[in-house]
Amino acid sequence: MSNGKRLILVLGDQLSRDVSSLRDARKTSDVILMGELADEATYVRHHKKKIAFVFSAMRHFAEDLRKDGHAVDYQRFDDGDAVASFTDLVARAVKEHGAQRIVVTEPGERRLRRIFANWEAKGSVPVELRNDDRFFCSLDEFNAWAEGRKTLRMEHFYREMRKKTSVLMDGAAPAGGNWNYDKENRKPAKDDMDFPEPPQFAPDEITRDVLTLVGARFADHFGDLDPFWFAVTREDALLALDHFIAHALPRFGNYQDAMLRDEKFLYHSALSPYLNAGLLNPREICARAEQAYEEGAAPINAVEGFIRQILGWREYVRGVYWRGDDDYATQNFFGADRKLPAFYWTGDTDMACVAAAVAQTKQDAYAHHIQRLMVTGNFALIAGIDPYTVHEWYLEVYADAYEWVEAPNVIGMSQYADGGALGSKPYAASGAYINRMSDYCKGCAYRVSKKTEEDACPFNALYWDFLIRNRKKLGRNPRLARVYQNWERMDADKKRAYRARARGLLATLDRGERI
Ligand code: FAD
Ligand code: DLZ
Ligand code: SF4
Repeated sequence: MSNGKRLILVLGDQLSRDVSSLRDARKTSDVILMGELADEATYVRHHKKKIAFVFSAMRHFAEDLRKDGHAVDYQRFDDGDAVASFTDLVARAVKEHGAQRIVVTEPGERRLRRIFANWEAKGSVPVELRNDDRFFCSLDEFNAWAEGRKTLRMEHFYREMRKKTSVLMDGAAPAGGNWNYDKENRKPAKDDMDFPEPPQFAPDEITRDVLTLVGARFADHFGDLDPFWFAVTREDALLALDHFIAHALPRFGNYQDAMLRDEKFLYHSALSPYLNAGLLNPREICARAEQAYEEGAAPINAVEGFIRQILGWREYVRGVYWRGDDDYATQNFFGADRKLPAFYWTGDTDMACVAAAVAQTKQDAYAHHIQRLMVTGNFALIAGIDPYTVHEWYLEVYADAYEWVEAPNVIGMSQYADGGALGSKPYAASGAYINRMSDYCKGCAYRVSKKTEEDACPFNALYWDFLIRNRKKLGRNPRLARVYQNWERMDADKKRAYRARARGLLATLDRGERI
């Protein structure tokens, strides 16, 4: 290790004291560099609340490091001499501090990896890129698991992870006797149940400054800035975790797939922005959930369901993202090319389910998994929207969105644009699914029970049209065999009516009109 001065660059989603770049930070001779950067805030036009969250959490983290005695070079967005990019930020700081080495934990995006890879060639000082080990599974371990497998499936990976980490294990057997309790986790919810909202944190002075800045400089970005209630420090994020474990986790399992118009969070944790930015660590979250099970405070189907999301899905999608090549996000298995409808931004649609998902996304930069997958994602899939534009939308609008986790979920899981590398069948569904799992249809201008009439739920005809349009690509999928048999059994008039109704809806979208 060099004894000279080192510049330790900490990115906006690396706000963890134990991130690998900071692990051996020396208070006497290292400088920690952080920057609010125009390029990062605008490479996609992030939701205002997301920018405010990242900037405020960064400022609090820098303040903490300073209080602890570290030298921190922090660029605020509105500094007079602010630079726009990581490259310029680092070049300036190397010069200013006479640094002899740059240390940084690998970024969570291929875009930044490409940029960072140039630094050593261009500059005069060596760059030490460290693994991000805030995950249960290293990328090498993931690749070793994936190597030689024809298809990658989350469930297989997840079981390996349970064994490897001993999380929720009873010796060699899964706690409770089963690996997976998904079948118990599909109950619809009722609006007279008790729902614990995630805790709301009043903005302090640092956050208020950031809110003023974001309101002035990002006024034309999507989303509401107020009310701002996110935790922006590790202390507050830990309070949000306590609250989830005590009040929501016990019912997380049963109602994991439910949706209600007036309940944005149901029993979901809303912890993903904190986890992805580094304020919380996945190990501590899983340990707390497991402890609740051991103490009898939460049932196995809830705890297993929750842990599977973090130890299973979150780790799995990261492995898939980094295994893919540079153009992961440009995959387009179905060749879908329709423009993203304006109602993804305005919420101006008669479809009550889509309007609700977009409205809460605008308010809180949050929607829970089933809304993302089965409402906005499902609609984009069956309407044939260009998956790259869908990917950009998700990356912009959610406070937890960083490409390593967003792109596999959107391109792979939701749009099936990878042709089935991540999931075994497309998440396409008609209105019946949404009706079963939510109360949206009761208050909708469309009738979910109608199939092809003017006021029939658009999901119904678009669902069949998607399957038939793409039959060459999906027809041999064994998981869809029954569905295609159902289509074959339908009488010809009904089939024609479905296709005509779908054509009408798609033409309306193509004219840029609302549905
Ligand atoms: P909970 O339901 O409380 O789940 C607990 C935690 O599990 C989450 O905080 C999250 O860290 C993790 N998790 C759950 N599902 C997944 C998953 N499929 N992949 C990775 N982690 C998961 N998650 C993101 O963190 N960032 C994204 O940009 C993102 N984009 C998505 C886009 C689409 C189309 C879909 C279908 C899912 C996406 N997800 C994304 C996954 C999931 O929807 C969110 O993690 C979840 O809704 C966050 O809310 P929560 O914290 O209340 O989750
Ligand atoms: C998302 C984001 C935003 C909005 N702003 C910044 C920033 O100003 N400075 C910064 O260091 N990081 C920011 N980020 C996160 C990065 O764009 C990027 O997504 C992650 O660092 C990838 O690991
Ligand atoms: Fe959504 Fe269709 Fe139900 Fe309306 S009827 S809320 S469009 S699923």
